[in-house]
Amino acid sequence: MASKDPFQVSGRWRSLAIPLVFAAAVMIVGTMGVVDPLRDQATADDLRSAIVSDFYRIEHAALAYARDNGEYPAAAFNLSDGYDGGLASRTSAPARHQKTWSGPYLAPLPSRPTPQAFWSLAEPQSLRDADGDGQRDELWTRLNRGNGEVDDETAAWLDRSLDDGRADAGKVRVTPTWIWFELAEH
Ligand SMILES: [Ca+2]
Ligand SMILES: [Ca+2]
Repeated sequence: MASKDPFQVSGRWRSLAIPLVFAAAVMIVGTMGVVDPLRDQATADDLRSAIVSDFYRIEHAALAYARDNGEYPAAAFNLSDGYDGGLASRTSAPARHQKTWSGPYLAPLPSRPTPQAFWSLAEPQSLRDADGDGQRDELWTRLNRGNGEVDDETAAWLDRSLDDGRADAGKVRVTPTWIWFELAEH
């Protein structure tokens, strides 16, 4: 005689239920252990390609500015918040560049790669001095790392991809606060 207990799982259903529970468990574990890291990796890749893209845009703009005006653009502490050093608007360029300025060279300005990170155009430097003249004749852009939002792995990847992988040498330099990228020396 068949059981009347409505909660009793018959043998046939048990044989289906166990694989189903197992499959559900696999999906949950998969979601927790596999899918999230993949999404994190996609986000990390997006950040890296956005930074590389911004770097090339800034480099292209700064070199075009220097070619037209014979000098580097003015330093701009925070390109991402609209201080453009003359790269975007003529009125920001020095008076001596007003006639030769033929920008905008950088439009739009680079947005913040992360909520707190931002791009900056530094004062002329003598960090690398490849030409050995001891002058502050290098133009560098630098990315403020936004209190670690641009993490050490990303910074190391940028140095490996664009330079020599050494934080304190070459054309990309990594400090806890900034990632420096050399644009020109002359
Ligand atoms: Ca030099
Ligand atoms: Ca380096």
